[in-house]
Amino acid sequence: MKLSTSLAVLAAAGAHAHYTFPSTITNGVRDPDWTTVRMTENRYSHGPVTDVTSAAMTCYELNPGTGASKTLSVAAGSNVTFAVDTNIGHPGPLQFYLAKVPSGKTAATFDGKGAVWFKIYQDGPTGLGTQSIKWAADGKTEVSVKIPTCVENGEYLLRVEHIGLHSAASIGGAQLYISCAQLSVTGGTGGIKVPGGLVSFPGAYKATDPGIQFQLYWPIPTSYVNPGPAVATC
Ligand SMILES: *[C@@H]1O[C@H](CO)[C@@H](O)[C@H](O)[C@H]1NC(C)=O
Ligand SMILES: [Cu+2]
Repeated sequence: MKLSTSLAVLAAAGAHAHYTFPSTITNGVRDPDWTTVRMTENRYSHGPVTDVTSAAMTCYELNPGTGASKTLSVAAGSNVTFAVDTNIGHPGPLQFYLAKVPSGKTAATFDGKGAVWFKIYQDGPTGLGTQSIKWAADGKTEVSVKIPTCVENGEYLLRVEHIGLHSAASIGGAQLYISCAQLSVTGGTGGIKVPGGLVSFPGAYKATDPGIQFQLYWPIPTSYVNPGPAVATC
């Protein structure tokens, strides 16, 4: 790719394509925005978190401590789907994390702080080493994740994170789009294995992590390393 072409691609990808994850979809019906998902700071701007050490990395909440009005009941082994407003407009990985609510708190009152998070999903690109790198979440208007069958029963925060990498070559250029839904999980068998232990947000990422500071366009990347821990397994 010539420099002029890569700059054109960069400009196109950087156009107004910010997004939010304002609601979940239950049995095919979209829940009202910000009822099962905590209201985020970017509800109007749709802008990203760019400082991976900021408090916004937890759930990007507008009013931390408020919680959403509803907690979604979900069976372990089934999917939770977030609606995207309006679609995943930037190239990059999609990741999901769960945090079990500690005793004495509920999904509505837990702030998600501390080493409580484990990763349950990540995706990477196809076409590495070519000029047609593609990401699974490109353009999606909804994104789904399976709640592992082997989680413990109880209340959780489910954190969706999409990382726009179109400007990520420089430090602070990655764009993180984040929301947290409140879940109550039943039917889990327990025994989930969390490689490397639980992580914190902020804390799990550094600005210089290779999956955060990443040159997407030129030279053409031949590998991508997702930020954060490995995905938990049953
Ligand atoms: C459920 O979520 C997984 C990702 O964990 C995804 O691959 C699958 O397509 C989803 N299934 C449905 C029916 O949405
Ligand atoms: Cu954007």
